[in-house]
Amino acid sequence: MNIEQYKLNEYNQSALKDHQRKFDFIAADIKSIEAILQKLINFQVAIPSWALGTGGTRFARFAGGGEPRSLEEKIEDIGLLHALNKSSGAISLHIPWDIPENAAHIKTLAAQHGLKFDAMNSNTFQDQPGQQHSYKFGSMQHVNKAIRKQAVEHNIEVIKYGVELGSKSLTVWLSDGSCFPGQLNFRKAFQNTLESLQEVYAALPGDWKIFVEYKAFEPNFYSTTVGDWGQSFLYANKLGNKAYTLVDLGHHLPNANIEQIVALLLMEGKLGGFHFNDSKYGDDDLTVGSIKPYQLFLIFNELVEGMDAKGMNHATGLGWMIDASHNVKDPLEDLLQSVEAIMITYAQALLVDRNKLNEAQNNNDVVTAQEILQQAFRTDVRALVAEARLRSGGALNPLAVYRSEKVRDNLIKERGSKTVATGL
Ligand SMILES: [Mn+2]
Repeated sequence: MNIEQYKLNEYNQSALKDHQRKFDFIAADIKSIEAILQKLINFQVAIPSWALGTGGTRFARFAGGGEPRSLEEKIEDIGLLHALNKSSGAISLHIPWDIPENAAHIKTLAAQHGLKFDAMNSNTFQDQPGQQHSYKFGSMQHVNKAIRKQAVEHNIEVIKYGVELGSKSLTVWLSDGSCFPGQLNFRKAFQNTLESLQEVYAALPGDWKIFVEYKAFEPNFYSTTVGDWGQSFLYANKLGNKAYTLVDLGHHLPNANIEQIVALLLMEGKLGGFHFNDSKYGDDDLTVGSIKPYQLFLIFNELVEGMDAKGMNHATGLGWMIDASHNVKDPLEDLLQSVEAIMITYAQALLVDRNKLNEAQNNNDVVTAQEILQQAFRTDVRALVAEARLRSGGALNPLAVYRSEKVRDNLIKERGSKTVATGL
């Protein structure tokens, strides 16, 4: 389904007066308002093709109806999000869940919705029907060379699909590891994985990047072969200058200082991509900003500071993506909330007075340093984000339009109530 532009305009018109009052109030306090608005307009977050269906747990999955039945319908769903918020202009595909059978057609369809193809994602954490070897005991780390080879060839195939679509990066997340002490020789597992990644790296086109994603635990519960940022950083350094670490917010041990990890990876020029979500306990994959918004702000504060120190373009310097999924919300409403949380937090990080913070740090003025950060975090920037959306042709309030247009009901009418999105 499409939301007609005139409907958006009508809605925006009805909400304009209220918005203008709120925007004027905050704009009066910000010196570089136009520069900040432009950064917000430019910033785009990729939506993963697997987040459009209702998520599940290992216990159950409660489908919500109207879920996209094909890659085409997934692209339409992301197109709808992008039409509403103008900040979801990219899609990240998972292979083999979303194989583009006709790449030219898929590329054209995405372009019609103003979408680009962000990082491609490979999958060696599941066995697929007809697959020769099982990944039960790992893929790139496996003791059997034939199984490692199968994993390498799959990744090379994913790169080929990505080239056809105009993607420029491959994200490798390995579930490899062990569930019990003694199961694995850590050194050999690392070396096998490195060797496998080197073969994939050799197949990367010249203008591509490879992102090595780490995760502390799950599905393996004793060791993970790319378990933390140190291990990912080791692989990325050994692979070469096209290899980077990818940080997924949910992939750390409890209470990890993620903002410090981000700062150091940026310093080393090895932060490549980012997966947004939120969590209370582990890899909960909850809506961005729903549990620990201050932590998200502190991370964005380091991202902005570190990218500025390197002269990086905030919008294009790193791969930005949502990686979330859960079982009790309409996935599209959830994605609107997640993107909104990202934009709000990015805007707050842009408001941090860097010169004053630097001065406070140099004077060991701990109190002022905290005041500066919290001043930005406690500023209600929602009207700034809405103004950026308005200027881009999006909705002042995407969620309100989504609900008033009864998008989910329409999708259920179009697609049926028993549809199941591929890959879940
Ligand atoms: Mn992830």
